[in-house]
Amino acid sequence: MIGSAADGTVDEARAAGESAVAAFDGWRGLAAEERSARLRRGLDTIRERSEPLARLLSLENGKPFREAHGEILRGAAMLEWGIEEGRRVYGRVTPSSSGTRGVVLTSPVGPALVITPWNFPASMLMRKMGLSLSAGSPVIAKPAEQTPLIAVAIAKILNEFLPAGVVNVVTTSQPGAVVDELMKNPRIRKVTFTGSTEVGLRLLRTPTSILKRVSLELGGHTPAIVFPDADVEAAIDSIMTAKFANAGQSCISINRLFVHSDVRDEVVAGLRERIGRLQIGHGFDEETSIGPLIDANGLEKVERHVADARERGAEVLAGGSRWHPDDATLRGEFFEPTLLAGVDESMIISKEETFGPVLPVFEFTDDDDVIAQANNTTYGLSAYVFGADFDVLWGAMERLEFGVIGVNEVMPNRPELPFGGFKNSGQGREGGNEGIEDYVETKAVAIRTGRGRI
Ligand code: TXE
Repeated sequence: MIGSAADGTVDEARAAGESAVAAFDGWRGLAAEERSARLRRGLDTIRERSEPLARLLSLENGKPFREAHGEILRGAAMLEWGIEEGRRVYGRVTPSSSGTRGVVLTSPVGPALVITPWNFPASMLMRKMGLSLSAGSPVIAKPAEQTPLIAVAIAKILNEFLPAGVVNVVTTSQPGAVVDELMKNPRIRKVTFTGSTEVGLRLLRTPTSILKRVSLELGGHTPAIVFPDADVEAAIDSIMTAKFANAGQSCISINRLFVHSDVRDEVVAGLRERIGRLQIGHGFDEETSIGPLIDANGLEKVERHVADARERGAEVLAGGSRWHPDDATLRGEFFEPTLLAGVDESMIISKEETFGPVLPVFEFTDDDDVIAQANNTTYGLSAYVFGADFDVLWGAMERLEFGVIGVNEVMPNRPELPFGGFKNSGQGREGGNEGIEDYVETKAVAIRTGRGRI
């Protein structure tokens, strides 16, 4: 046992919603500069306490400490981006017909319900809260039931510097009931959600008396394409990071690896060798590169996908099974890092997100066909391409139907870039100049001046 969190009820959720609503006028009434200064004090404290926060995150989620620390620092950078963007929200005066002026005014959209997942419970929370808070709207955070503690720890730090009611957190084991209650509050105007496509679609269909702005960042089915002129060693390094970080439990983790037949054997041999070097274990052990899956449901999904692939003829080149630690004190649901070949379109793994350390490899010979295959999914969050020919890479960037693309690069999730998906991967963007837009309402004002030119 590493800690405990309150099991929030529907009544408590309603109270948290009212608390955010009550704090709205005061918070939006502060100058953007003042909001930003207060948030920055919270940000500085999060950075100062990044190591204890990372330890808590590693214990709660299971990810290696190094990755947990990286997540805290990335989340802090996202929070910082939001804090800075909040100071750059301004309207404009537009040229209008003679005798009138057009003015665009902005205002904060209103209190936001922030629903976050367990796979990046710190960075997702900081990114979403940063945008909402700095744009002038209080938040009600509803963290995943698997990882409430890190959310409470981050909120407590921010609350040291913010007026009461600006940051509220509801931890609960009944997310459906709690979120339904908050969706009923007409003064909560914004919902931002990262999680499964199933729950995202459900949120869109939840009846509300007043429409809410809904941003969704959902599952993915990320393709990675290795063209024949790629730097194979560098591509292998990148693929290992993009696949096995967070034990593959990331919405931008590679789900389908397409390798050109000219380099297929070299890439597969390199991956096998590198997978053999990965160490499963406790997050605090410096040698550990893979921690446990989040829970028994996560493990069951990975086992089901691998069993189905095997039954339909896939070849297991590495791993393939559940992993049982020798050390009885090491608890958790572990799965071996796995490499599969001979995967075809009939297998669940080629259609659905596995969310685990499993890498299926496909072979291709035609540069155009592979883009069509990569696009052949209902998801559209992220894609990676590795190669050297500029025209081929540029063509891939233009034709891939994904919101986030890495070209010889696997860290496309950056504060300064818009993050979000096409198709069933979601709607809206967080990050970049676009990120703040969903947290800002605009008012168009036409003013008759009675004069031509001033
Ligand atoms: O997600 P859920 P789960 C994908 C991934 C994973 C699958 C299932 O493929 O294997 O989803 O994961 C809250 N109304 N991703 O079951 O349930 C929940 O409390 C409102 C991808 O964990 O969607 C948590 O806060 N909210 C994803 C959040 O939804 C509800 C990250 C996510 O949990 C709710 C996570 C309801 N009825 C999973 N039920 C990514 N994009 O990175 C649950 N929640």
